[in-house]
Amino acid sequence: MKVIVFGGDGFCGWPTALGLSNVGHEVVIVDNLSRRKIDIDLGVESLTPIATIDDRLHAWKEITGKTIRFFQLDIAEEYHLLRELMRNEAPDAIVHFAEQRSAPYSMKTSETKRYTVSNNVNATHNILCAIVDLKLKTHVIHLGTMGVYGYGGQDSAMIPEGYLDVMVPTDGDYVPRRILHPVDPGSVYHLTKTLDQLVFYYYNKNDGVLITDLHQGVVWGTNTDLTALDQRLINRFDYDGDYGTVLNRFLMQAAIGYPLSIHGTGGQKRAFIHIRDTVKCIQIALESPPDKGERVRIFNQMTETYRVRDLAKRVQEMTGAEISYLENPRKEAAENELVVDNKCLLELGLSPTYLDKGLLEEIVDVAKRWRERCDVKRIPCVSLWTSSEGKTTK
Ligand code: NAD
Ligand code: USQ
Repeated sequence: MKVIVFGGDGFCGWPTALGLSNVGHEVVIVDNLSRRKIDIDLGVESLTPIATIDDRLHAWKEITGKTIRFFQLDIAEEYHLLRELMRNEAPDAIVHFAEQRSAPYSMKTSETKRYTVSNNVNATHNILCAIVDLKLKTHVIHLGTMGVYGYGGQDSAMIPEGYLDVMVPTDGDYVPRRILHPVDPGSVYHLTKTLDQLVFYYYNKNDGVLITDLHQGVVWGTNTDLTALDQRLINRFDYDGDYGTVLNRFLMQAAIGYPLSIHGTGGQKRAFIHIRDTVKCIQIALESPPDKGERVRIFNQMTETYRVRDLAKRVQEMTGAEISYLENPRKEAAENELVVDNKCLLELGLSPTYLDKGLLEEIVDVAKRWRERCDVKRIPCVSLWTSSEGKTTK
């Protein structure tokens, strides 16, 4: 199939582009390189030394003989160029990663809030608008987030894959309805993903666009077998207080002897998935598209749930790292339960990389190997959810 990977220079997009190219799909990457620019603005670099996009693509060609084409384009701002590209390429499918994806970055200032909303919502809407305008049959695969649901609350009710069956009181009786699961965003970034959901709902209902929305958990790990083939293909590893996600931060902190930074009590339970499984899930979604006329297909793309403090203890057992309990800079429940239905991708063939298998490899091959590149000043999370967060709660 011909596939455009929007955001294909990013943490999830790059290994996905290689994975799809490797199995024979024709891959085109579109990215405005805004993520690299944000690193420069924040004065931080990926722990791993990532090559330029040109060097990455040359290396891929040299090693495998396969070509991935690249277009530098802002899909939120440059609609007419996006439309032209979609018209020329007429892809069978697109994979949409091209959004600002950090919750802390989205909460930093009014400027980063506004950028996140306009970038993410316009990027998503522009893709759908172009598909309808050009009468394309393109399957849209989007990376959403588990955070659209909130995180399960205090009971163990299972979070379904996108839709909830409810009974609506009517004339003294009840009628069944299947509705989108109510949303409960916990940051401006997560808010944009809930808005994306409505955009998808509308374009699917009105124009019959085929859409798979993958509600993904926190991604951990760095490399896949393909990004490990050559140093020029290495994937990014974010560890800073804005873009570093919790488990990768703990692994890097353990590698440099920095106390593991638990926010609050660490009772927050979250869903996780290894980067290798991200790539596999997208291939599965691509190769088994929804049927014509099917409503937006939503899969929960996660494989395990853990409490933050249990992750820290796990890393501590393996490395002897110290743990520190910090005041939480975020506004989030101190403790929550999280039970997630994820059978759709498992039934379609996903065979997960669980924490037990991948953790040690990640500490040795990545965090310890590149620890000299860490700038300790960039580790603290300094983005506050409200002006009172980080000063009062524990
Ligand atoms: P990333 O920031 O590393 O990659 C996103 C890429 O999109 C970057 O290369 C960036 O330059 C590009 N981009 C952003 N806006 C663009 C625009 N307007 N035009 C063109 N390119 C643009 O993020 P990631 O970690 O790879 O995440 C990819 C997607 O997966 C995001 O939508 C994110 O919300 C979702 N997701 C990520 C995680 C995670 O843990 N990393 C978990 C769940 C969901
Ligand atoms: N946390 C710590 N210590 C840290 C960093 C984070 O305790 O040093 C805690 C946070 O307070 C939060 C949890 O760990 O309770 C997860 O934080 P995170 O930064 O790992 O993940 P999050 O902000 O939720 O965002 C990440 C990705 C985002 C994706 C989301 C999936 O950046 O793109 O959508 O994971 S999910 O969390 O399932 O919504």
